[in-house]
Amino acid sequence: MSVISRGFGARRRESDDRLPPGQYLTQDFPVLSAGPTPRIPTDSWEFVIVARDGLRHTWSWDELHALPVETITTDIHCVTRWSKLDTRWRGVAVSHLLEQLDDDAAYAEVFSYGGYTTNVARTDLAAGRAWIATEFDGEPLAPAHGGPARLLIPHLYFWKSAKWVHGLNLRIDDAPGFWEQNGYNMHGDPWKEERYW
Ligand SMILES: Nc1nc2c(c(=O)[nH]1)N[C@H]1C(S)=C(S)[C@@H](COP(=O)(O)O)O[C@H]1N2
Ligand SMILES: [Mo]
Repeated sequence: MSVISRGFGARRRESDDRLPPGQYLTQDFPVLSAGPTPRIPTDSWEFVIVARDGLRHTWSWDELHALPVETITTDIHCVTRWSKLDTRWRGVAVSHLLEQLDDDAAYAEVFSYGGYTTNVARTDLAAGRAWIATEFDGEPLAPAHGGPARLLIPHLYFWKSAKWVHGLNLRIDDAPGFWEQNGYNMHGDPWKEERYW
């Protein structure tokens, strides 16, 4: 008995360590969308980065997949307090796209098909921190979860991980996106509980 309860205790502590303050664990994958689910066929999908000089840099679906595709296993944290551990994704690091242009803008406005926006600092888009995800759990990303492609920025609250992502507007200054204009935090670090402002 004592061996079994120690085992359970150890397992509980391990997931507790991975749970930011104020969060609880969930096994399912809730859908949170502020509007209807847009449908974007991959043959007309594009990712756009608008640099500060106004030039538009675009990648088609095939051009995106010509870049290195990574497997990401990570925990995700929603500001509505659910967290999900060890989610599995495939995607292309945003850094691979950014490094193809010469613009050291400190911020980006992320914009989605359907009109959603969110703001992120360039440092939060660095290698190993942010991806354009196109698969979840070994399957093409479902439309409800942002398919064909969504942003994945797991070290920030999940509202920063824009579903149906379309592109980035590079900016000198930080301007609030959709939820940020409605009181959500400009940065959104779950370990600091940067929920609102
Ligand atoms: N385009 C778009 N992206 C979005 C949202 C949204 O409403 N529209 N909701 C955000 C919020 S608040 C969360 S918690 C996650 C939810 O992702 P999920 O529906 O795949 O769980 O998507 C984020 N990205
Ligand atoms: Mo959320």
